[in-house]
Amino acid sequence: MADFTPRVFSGIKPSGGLTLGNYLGAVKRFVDWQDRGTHECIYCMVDLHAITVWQDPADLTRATREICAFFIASGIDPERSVLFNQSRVPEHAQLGWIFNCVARMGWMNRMTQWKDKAGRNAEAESLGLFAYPALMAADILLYHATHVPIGEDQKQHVELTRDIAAKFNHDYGVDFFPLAEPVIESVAARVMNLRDGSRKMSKSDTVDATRINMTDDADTIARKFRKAKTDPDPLPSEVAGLEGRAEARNLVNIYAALSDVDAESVLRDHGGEMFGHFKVALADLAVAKLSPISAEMRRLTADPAEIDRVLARGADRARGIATPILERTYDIVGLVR
Ligand code: AQP
Repeated sequence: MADFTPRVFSGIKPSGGLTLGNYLGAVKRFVDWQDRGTHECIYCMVDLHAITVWQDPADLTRATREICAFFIASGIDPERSVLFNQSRVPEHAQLGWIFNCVARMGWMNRMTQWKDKAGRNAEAESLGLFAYPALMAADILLYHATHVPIGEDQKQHVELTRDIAAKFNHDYGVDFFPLAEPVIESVAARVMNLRDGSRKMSKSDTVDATRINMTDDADTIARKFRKAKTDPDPLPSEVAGLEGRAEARNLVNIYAALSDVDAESVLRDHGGEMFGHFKVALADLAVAKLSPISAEMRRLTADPAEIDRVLARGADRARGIATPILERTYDIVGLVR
């Protein structure tokens, strides 16, 4: 395998308000990668993915700017990391088409997110939703990214990205695309729905009480945690005691991720407490960590022109990496340019 520059790529879909899951499972980790300084970091608002399901145009624009503000407010520095929206770099769609011709229908049919989202109504879904993982492979491979920090739900898509890279390299007899590594770290790799511990917290869930939004105020955060589903038993003192208690495990994991410790350490401090008590501590912690971020998001979104300038600069830098990789791909495939 050729030597590739250590490079991180990841993205967030502007498909609604942002959740605590997006923060703990994704952006908080993105900041860690940036601050570690070992990899070049590229972070993207994947707006072409968002439109695989219907988006009101004004909401899409607003959500894209809001995510940019969220990245910056959480600690992403647009000078140190490359920050941009996908549609501004047309090479994503161009490489996405080539990968549509590499990926196999059978591979796509096996994607659990496709099965979950399309459900029994697959006939009525967009072709884009089905092909989504091939475009995601293009997002990653357009930068020859070596590492992809993601939440647990995206692992299968990064594995498919590796399959696409391997098939492309094999079919054309080259060693051109890296096999990118999915990186799933932290106790919050899967933040669950506050009302049903078997489903993930999701920004497009129709019931707002199931999630903490990054824009929720202190009272709303406290109310949602207070009403979060739990069981009548006290917190155990050891992680083994969370077995079969999905909702309890979720709240402990959220507490651990927000305070940068592991679940064992949370249970050492809070084991034996009733949930009424623990939920108050959790709400206080969440408000202390999230309020500065949401205040900064409000300040940044008040100046959309400045956000658009940040995105335009980021897109120029992204194209500086993407264009030669796409040109080389065209040459390998035999497309005359
Ligand atoms: N609940 C979660 N726990 C941990 N990580 C999560 N991520 C999303 N939800 C959780 C991670 O956030 C990154 C960006 O995700 P996305 O917005 O591009 O898409 P998604 O995973 O489909 O998120 P949603 O909230 O469920 O969006 P909708 O409802 O529109 O489909 C990814 O790294 C993801 O793993």
